[in-house]
Amino acid sequence: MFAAALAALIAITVPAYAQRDLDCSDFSSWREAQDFYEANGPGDPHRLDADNDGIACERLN
Ligand SMILES: [Ca+2]
Ligand SMILES: [Ca+2]
Repeated sequence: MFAAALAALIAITVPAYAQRDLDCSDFSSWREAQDFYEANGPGDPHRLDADNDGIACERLN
C-alpha cells in the first residue's frame, strides 16, 4: 500500500525526479521501478530497461 502511494506521488512529481538520473538501485522493489519507468515513458530516459523489452529492472523483485 505504501509503495502504491509512493508511486502515485512519484507520478505527480515527475519533473522534480526527472532532474536526476535514477538507476535500479534507487528502487526498493520491481513494482516501484516499473511504475516509475511507465510513468516516464515513452522511452527510457533513466535507462532502467537496458534490453528494451518493456520490463524495467528485471533483477529486482
Ligand atoms: Ca539510470
Ligand atoms: Ca528489460
